[in-house]
Amino acid sequence: MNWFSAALYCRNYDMDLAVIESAAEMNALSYLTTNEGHLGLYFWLGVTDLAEEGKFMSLKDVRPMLYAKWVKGQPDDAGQNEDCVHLWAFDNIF
Ligand SMILES: [Ca+2]
Ligand SMILES: [Ca+2]
Repeated sequence: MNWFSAALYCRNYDMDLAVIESAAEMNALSYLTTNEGHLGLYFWLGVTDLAEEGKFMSLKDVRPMLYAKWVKGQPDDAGQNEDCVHLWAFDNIF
């Protein structure tokens, strides 16, 4: 599902897309998703720069993104049309 649908899906369960706020949270999530065999999957995060290009904000509380572990070359706003952040595995680590 797309990012908006994923955010709505979470809201329907009174939850939100995850926002990673530290290296410790990133590592914990990476460990969990890897151990559960999700290496080939993508996970939407609750962060976007839809409001202002290049300024990534939390969808839930509209605070600036506190932690980012971008893959080299990202974020690149591919096609000037890429605004929603996702988690994915690179070199077998998320
Ligand atoms: Ca990109
Ligand atoms: Ca963007």
